[in-house]
Amino acid sequence: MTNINSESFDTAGSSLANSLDTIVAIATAPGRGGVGIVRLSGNNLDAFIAGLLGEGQSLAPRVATYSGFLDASGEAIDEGVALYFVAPHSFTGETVLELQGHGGAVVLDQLVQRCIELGARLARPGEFSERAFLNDKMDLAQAEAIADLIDASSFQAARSAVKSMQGEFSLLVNGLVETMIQLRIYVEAAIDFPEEEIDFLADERLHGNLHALKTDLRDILHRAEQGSLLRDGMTLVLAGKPNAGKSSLLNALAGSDAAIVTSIAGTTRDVLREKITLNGLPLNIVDTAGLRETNDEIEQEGVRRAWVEIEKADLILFVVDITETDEPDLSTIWPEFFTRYPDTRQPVVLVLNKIDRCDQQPGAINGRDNTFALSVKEQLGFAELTEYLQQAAGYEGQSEGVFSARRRHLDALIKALELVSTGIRQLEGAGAGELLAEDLRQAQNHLSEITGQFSSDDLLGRIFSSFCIGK
Ligand SMILES: Nc1nc2c(ncn2[C@@H]2O[C@H](COP(=O)(O)OP(=O)(O)OP(=O)(O)O)[C@@H](O)[C@H]2O)c(=O)[nH]1
Ligand SMILES: [Mg+2]
Repeated sequence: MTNINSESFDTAGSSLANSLDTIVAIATAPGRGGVGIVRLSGNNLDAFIAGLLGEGQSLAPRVATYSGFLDASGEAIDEGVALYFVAPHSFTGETVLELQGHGGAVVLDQLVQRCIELGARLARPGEFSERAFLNDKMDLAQAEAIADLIDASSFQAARSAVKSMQGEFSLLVNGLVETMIQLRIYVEAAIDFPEEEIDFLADERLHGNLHALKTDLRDILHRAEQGSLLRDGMTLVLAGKPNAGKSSLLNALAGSDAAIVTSIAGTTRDVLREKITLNGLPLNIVDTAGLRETNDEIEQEGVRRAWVEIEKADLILFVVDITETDEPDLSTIWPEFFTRYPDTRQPVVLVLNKIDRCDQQPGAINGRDNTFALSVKEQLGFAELTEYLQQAAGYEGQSEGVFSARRRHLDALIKALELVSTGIRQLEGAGAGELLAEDLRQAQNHLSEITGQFSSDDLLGRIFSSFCIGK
């Protein structure tokens, strides 16, 4: 039997192993600010303290020390507060020096240049977080949550990122991994004692525990999906014939005059994008040129680009002027879409606009799938549309129990769930303990990718390089 508990999943850190380099970066946002922070991390920062704060300056750990920040000739570049964290009690787990000076681009650049002069090198994006991960200050899901918190576009997204950053998601994943280890130990022990295997594998507790594991996986996947939606949202493309009111709808949803609206058909030629949030759900709304045959070269290009956006959409709103059609069916109103994509296509909602010009009631139309009546001009039917969009995204609109998650986390959870389901079928159908054990092993590896216990340098490189510099 393999020794499950001592299996090594740790492939992280081989080529990314802690180097002796001292890294430096501006940690605050570019531009003007009351305070600007330069951060250094390395194994020994004595030379930097002497060079920047003056010979003989000694810093007590985690105590704010007011000092001048000096250039090579001893002249002050700035003055401010120095904070010193001695390894391993710092964000990166290394020794860290933070210089909190004034938030001006020139003065912060000078400080960074001075640090480079003293032997530091510029940090790569995410390198501080990467070092924190490699020094076991946090796991991968927590490190990703920091980036997600910084990028959060709504209150709910920020809340869920904090939960992941504090380890709520990792704790659940580690719990699942622990359950899998226990189940594998049991199943592999049964396989090692063939004369008792049948009894062991038929034990009701084993079946109960496997089904409980599957239920837990499903529950965590569901919560992670909500978190992933809060982070990534969805892309909504407004398409339709010229003059249907697409740009008017974009402006109404965005609450701004982003797009030009006129009564001339063919007003919009470029693709326009607006980001909004609906009860915390981020939406990328894309307005496109009206679809029609035309000899105008600019408009032709606009129509071509519209189709490119339609293809990439998560959801399409096909906007129609209600006074110009009696057709109830999208496939008769928009046949091009159905001929272009006969097999796979994204969901489309038919939006009948301009009901202020007829006697149609606003909202979903009874008996017709995915059809909305509204008036952008009179703001009728918007509450219903908003609710529908959230539903279509699968968004439940609450941050309770939701933690931030990324696509790669969802993929890992989905794969683990599939493997556990297959494993259960192997056991219950064929009494195949070996196959179940193998499925559990693979499922465990997928889950361990989430927290980075089992990960490649390549994955780590991709994750951390998308962080901002100085984090
Ligand atoms: N009565 C009425 N007019 C509307 C409504 N929504 C838009 N319009 C008018 O319809 C005309 C076209 O609106 P746009 O938003 O420019 O239409 P579009 O679909 O973006 O048109 P293109 O950019 O040409 O493809 C404008 O004169 C709008 O004021 C509505 O709900 N009711
Ligand atoms: Mg337009």
